Amino acid sequence: MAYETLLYEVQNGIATITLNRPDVLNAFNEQMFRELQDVLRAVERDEAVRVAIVTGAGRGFCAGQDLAEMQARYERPEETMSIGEHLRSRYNPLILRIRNTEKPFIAAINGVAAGAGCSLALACDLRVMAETASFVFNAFAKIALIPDSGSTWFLPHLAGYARAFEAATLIDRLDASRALAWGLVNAVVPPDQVMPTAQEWAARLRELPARAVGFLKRALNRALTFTLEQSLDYEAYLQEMAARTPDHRERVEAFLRRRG
Ligand code: LHQ
Repeated sequence: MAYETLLYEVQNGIATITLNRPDVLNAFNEQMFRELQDVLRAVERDEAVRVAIVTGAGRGFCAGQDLAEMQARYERPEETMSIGEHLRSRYNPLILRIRNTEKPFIAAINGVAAGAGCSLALACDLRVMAETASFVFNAFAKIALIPDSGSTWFLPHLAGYARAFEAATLIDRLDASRALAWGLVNAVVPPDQVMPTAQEWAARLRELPARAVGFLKRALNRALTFTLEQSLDYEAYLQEMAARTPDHRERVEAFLRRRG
């Protein structure tokens, strides 16, 4: 299927989603929401897909909400959808689908990420960032809003409260080296190494047993709000299922054969 605002390709188990509105640094518009929902559903359902990479075309990763489209909406007298509803119906399902799909998502942050573009990157399981890229979390504050699409949750979980507050207010461009030091990304590489690094990680993730990786993602996500007791219990529940997969038995046997 051809998309207007995205490029989507699946190769050897790796889906690559490229946000493709480079003239506006890949800002989200209505069309992009529809298309993203569609490809995220495909990633979730297509058994041939083991890992997904999200990146941006051109010099940006994603500049968040398309402000021109938002302004046009504000000026339409017949428009009834509130911003709260807009978030609930457009952004929140995207973020939740990335988190709830039991397949790894890698953000290949090729350039600037602003506003909800930062949230999209933080929703992924791994992030590789270009040395030249940056996060602009205070884009929200600059238009008199608060971080949304999960950023008020992701930021303090990843970087701690004080850094979250600083990022959302005082920092105009949170550069890649600070993003790495703060734990917001897993690696910083030269711009031409962003996609190769993401692809290399994806190829390694693809080789791991899919069910186990999916259960890991579930367990880590739940752990963020669980007590230790709850996590221990949930681990036991998921491990029971993981241990019943043929992959588990085969891999244990293979390990012992190699040693025997
Ligand atoms: C853009 C955008 C953009 C349209 C660059 N829209 N055109 C959810 C729900 C409801 C309400 C609101 O919010 C949300 C979530 C959000 O995401 S709110 C935050 C929205 N995003 C922003 O406020 C970011 C606005 N953009 C910027 O601050 C800068 O463009 C950044 C810092 C991202 C990059 O700066 P530069 O590298 O200097 O690039 P630029 O500003 O020259 O932008 C390049 C072009 O992209 C330019 O168009 P032009 O025709 O002049 O070349 C911009 O107008 C356009 N663009 N972001 N969000």
